Amino acid sequence: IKVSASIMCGNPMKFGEELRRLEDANVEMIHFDMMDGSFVPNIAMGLYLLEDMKKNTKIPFDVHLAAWEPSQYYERIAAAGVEYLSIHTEAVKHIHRDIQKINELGISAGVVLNPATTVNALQYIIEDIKMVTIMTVDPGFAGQKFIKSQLKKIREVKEMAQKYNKDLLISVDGNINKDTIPDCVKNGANVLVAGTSSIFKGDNANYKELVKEMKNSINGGK
Ligand code: S6P
Ligand code: MG
Repeated sequence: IKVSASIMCGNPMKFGEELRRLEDANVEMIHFDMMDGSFVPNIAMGLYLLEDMKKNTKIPFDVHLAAWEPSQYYERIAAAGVEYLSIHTEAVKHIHRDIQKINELGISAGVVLNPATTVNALQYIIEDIKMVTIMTVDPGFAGQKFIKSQLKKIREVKEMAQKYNKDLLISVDGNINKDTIPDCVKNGANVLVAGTSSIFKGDNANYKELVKEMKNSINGGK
């Protein structure tokens, strides 16, 4: 089970330091939210920032592109060297085409499902992707409340993955913390996006301890 730190939740005046603290805490991925101010009612984390940040750490990147017409950005995101790029099924006309494009650019394609989106969208593309991200809040903001109905969706994605793509990463994004982790993992999640409710607790927080706390909660706490 991997922890992917949602860097949008870090202190933007200290992003360099944030990366050092996350490295020290051994997080396995950086979750990088890019928001266009239209697909979601917020603007965050642009391409320049991605390019710079990527150069400044060895932790693999998982870019979450919450934007209409995401294909405008694939080439620059690929050039930045990111490992995973996830797009919303709701944001593109031909999701199969977009996935092929991303894979051709040498990035592992992923797909994000909003809380009201069913898993049906995955049925004919699941073999072409490396990651599915289940939004456990509506995308746009940190600090929201976990939507419980998504647990069933995690289970459904897991069942589909067992049949068609055994190595699929199943990520959960939104209000992931020691209280919500056990149910997410029980249902099949294997990537935990960590934001304000788990590790980003300010400049003095001990990320190492907070990541440990997340991992300890996986089996209901030990
Ligand atoms: C939300 C975004 C997420 C948040 C994360 C914040 O639009 O996709 O990745 O950054 O959910 O975590 P938390 O614990 O504040 O909900
Ligand atoms: Mg996200």
